[in-house]
Amino acid sequence: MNHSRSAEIFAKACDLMPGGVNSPARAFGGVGGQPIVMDRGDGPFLFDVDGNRYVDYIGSWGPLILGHCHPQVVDAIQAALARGTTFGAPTEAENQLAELIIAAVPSVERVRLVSSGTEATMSAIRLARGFTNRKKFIKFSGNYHGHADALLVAAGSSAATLSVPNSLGVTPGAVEDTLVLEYNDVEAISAVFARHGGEIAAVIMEPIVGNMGLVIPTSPFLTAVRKLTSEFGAVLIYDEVMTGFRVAYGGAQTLQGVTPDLTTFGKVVGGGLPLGAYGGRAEIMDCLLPVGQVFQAGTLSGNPLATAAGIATLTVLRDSSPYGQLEHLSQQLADGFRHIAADLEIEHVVQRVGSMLTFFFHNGPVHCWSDAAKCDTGRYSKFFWGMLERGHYLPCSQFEAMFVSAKHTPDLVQQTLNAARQSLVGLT
Ligand code: KE4
Repeated sequence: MNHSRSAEIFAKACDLMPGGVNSPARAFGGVGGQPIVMDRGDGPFLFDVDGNRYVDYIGSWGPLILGHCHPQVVDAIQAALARGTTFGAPTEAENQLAELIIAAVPSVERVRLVSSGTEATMSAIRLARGFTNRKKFIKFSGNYHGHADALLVAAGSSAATLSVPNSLGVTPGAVEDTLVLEYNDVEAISAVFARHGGEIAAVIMEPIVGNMGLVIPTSPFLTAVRKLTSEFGAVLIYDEVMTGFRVAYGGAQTLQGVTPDLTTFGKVVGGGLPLGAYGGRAEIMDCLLPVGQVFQAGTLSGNPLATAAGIATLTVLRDSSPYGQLEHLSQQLADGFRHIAADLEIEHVVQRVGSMLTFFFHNGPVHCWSDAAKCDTGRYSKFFWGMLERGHYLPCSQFEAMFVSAKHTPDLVQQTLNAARQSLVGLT
């Protein structure tokens, strides 16, 4: 593939922006080489500035469950645009999006719209601390909840990819109340609650992890987390920024039968525009100003264009329910990967929930970060580039999830599997 124009543009980007990117997740730090500069998306495809076409398995890191440029989403944004971009005042569209979220997720009685997943999780932690009047909270290694200081400890996603799980600039004071445990470790969380239960404001978790690659919680772990938080009066925060409206219309919590106290949203809920949300029990949410005493604000919170994209996306998901189709396509992809890797005797495990999946170069299941950290990231890099050069765009890190959209087709998945066989042959 020719990448000359991409290289030219990226070289200039590096003179203008740190590392030439506006998010390190895009920096290809985990796979080497230079990021590809993209020009446009259409359905399941991305097209780069050199005219190369890729089957897109990133979907902007999760938002584009309907694919690029879905007509109903584009029309909704254009209609909203004609009426203005932002008012800094209440709009009816915010009611409509809030109603859709509350109707979809039974644990959400009240919701607050913000502009990113980071804002949602940062605010949920502050709210839980305000509601309980406690300081400490638990997170899990390899879970990523955005880049708020207190959460940037043993983080996943690009923090893990670039081996900076504890970022410079985050002071010891900012993280002194952050307790980090191993995901799926029932004993560890039970012991911490036994010792500190009365001091713990919250547990925040990815209910299905996408940010160390796709890691699935065990039922005993889910049961223990819910039981312990209820017993000790800690707020259970389900970070569904990635899983919300992705693994099911009601998110991971509806698949798992767990009722969290707060849930954070992002990505799909904004339909590809900057929008996040957090919501949950009314008695907790009503601690937020102007009703309560917990402060959180945002100039563009509930922005008319972003809410229009979110309303259109959730409406299409609610009315067309593509989840069965996404299940079949994603199962075809996962089973195909497994068959090819087994055929070629390549150590691997493919883990999947719905249309989120990861091909791990790891012998045996990945249950937690200490498992994920043992993956052969060098082999992943070679696989990544073999796939990219054949026109299939996978996450540029072993510690991210692949996403399938409702615009992918069985034929495209088969093309991806053909490319995977060619790419994996070189790794035997
Ligand atoms: P944003 O601030 O990036 O909108 O959301 C932060 C966030 C919170 N919680 C979860 C579970 C998330 O996955 C994320 C963001 N995910 C990464 C990709 N794994 C975003 C990509 C990026 O950082 O560029």
